Amino acid sequence: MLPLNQTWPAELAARYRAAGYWRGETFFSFLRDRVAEHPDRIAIVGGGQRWSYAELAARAEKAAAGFLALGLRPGDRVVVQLGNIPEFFAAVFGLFRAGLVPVYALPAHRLTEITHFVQKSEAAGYLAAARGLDGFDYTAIARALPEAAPTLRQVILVGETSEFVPFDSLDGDRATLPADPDPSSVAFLQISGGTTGLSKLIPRTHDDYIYSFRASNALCDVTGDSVYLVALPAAHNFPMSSPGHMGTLYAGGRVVLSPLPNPDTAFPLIAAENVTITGLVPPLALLWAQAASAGTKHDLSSLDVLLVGGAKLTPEAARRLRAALSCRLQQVFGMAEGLVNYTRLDDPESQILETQGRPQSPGDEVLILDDLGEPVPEGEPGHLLTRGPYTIRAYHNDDAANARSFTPDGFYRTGDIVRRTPEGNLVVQGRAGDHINRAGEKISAEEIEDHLLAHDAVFDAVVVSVPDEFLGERSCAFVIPRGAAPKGAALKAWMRGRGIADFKVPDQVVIVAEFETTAAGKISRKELRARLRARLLADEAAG
Ligand code: OOB
Repeated sequence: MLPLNQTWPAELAARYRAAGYWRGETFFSFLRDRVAEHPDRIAIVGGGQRWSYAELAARAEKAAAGFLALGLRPGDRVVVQLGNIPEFFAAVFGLFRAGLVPVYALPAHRLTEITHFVQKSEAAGYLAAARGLDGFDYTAIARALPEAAPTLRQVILVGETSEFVPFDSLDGDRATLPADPDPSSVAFLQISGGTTGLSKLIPRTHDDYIYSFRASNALCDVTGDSVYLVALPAAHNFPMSSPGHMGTLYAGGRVVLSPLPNPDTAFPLIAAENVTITGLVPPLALLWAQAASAGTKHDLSSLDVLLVGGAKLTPEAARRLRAALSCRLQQVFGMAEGLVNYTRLDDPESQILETQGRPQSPGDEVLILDDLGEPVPEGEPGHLLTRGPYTIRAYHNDDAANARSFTPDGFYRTGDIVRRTPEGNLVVQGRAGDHINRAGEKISAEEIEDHLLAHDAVFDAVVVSVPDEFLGERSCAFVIPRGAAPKGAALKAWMRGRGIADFKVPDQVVIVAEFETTAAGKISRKELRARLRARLLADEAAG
């Protein structure tokens, strides 16, 4: 099993410790501290349950002892695929307590993606819900997985199961629980948005990640009185740490779980639990704003801070939000690899509406470079690169991606094109890579093209992003058929059958006879995508 590493050069690590960024806490040590301070305060509300801090920790310890009793060993990886249910927290704090390493999959992922995560992380366990909040039957994944993933030794399911280990049955001798891990060790693996090919795995340490949400708490006014609504999937980095459920638990606040992100589900929870803060992607925020303006019987007045990020919020959309909601607005531009930028709550209105904010930590180093790697003149757009106390230095087990994504002196190439305003805020202008940001879900064009090419009737395929009024961007696949042209709907159904997340199935399929090529013949994939996108937009504009 490949060891998990995430190391900063000694001199930088020393600087981050001296500055007080890294304090030597671990995930379970902070939970233990909160239990000591206020055992009876409510930590988690969801699925008809209310768990105090003491109860959360007790449930996590029970699960932790159970994981070890099953033969899982500290350092083993466990792919966790749970929705916004309380067991998510019992499971992940249980894994932390046992020294096991969660690999965070999203509920939308299907067999193909889960297989990739298990293989890439050499996971020993898969932990999912027998039935998802959307009704999906995850036992189908659980059954198919072991064949493709020889490292897998245990499958644990939340809910009814006779074939696999029921999560609730986990228990064991608390004396077997190990000492807290080294705070500089890898605590978990996040999934990258994936700009090229399959998702990469992002190793985050206790020190770096805890710092990230502690810094966020300070900028988002999160305290022990905060009530955070998890509307986006709990396993995503944004609702986890910006400042998210982890920031809220760290502060001793309350986390409320919304099983679905729509207003009908979320609004009653806001009213009933006096939710003070939440985070949404732009399309959802606009949907909430629309529902609120249309008039709702639910009292939303407790909502104090709304964070919007994951994809670009246009100034005009920000103004619409501002008009419809009476809470404070904060833009967040972050990435699972690290760097998080926020507009500050007391920034002038124009900066909150028109920029994506500035780095949250004085330790964040940001470069804006031209195509040749030289700094652009101040205010001009360029490639954003970053390095700092909570930005990774390498992906797990991926030399090719690491060579592409990091400079020799350890800067991460974000792939985003930004410019900096005179006040120091970043404005996201676009990106260099070929992914589709579909309502905050990142889709690799290359990954989807590879799927399409596996279809018998597809000779060639190019996937591009197209601006979309509601989603921000949607995906469009241009397909050259081999023989009789496949129907778009049939192709989409076939894609779904390949066991991939629904959000990756192309929104639109356009059958073409050929791709435009230059007189010189071959052009790059990137150039081809750009031309096809331009052609589609021109056709649409022409009606
Ligand atoms: C968040 O994380 P990821 O890893 O799913 O995606 C990161 C990418 C960024 O590189 C950028 O391309 C895009 O998502 N992005 C934004 C944005 N926030 C993220 N693009 C424009 N405006 C924004 N406000 O998406 C994420 C992680 C933590 C906090 C917030 C978002």
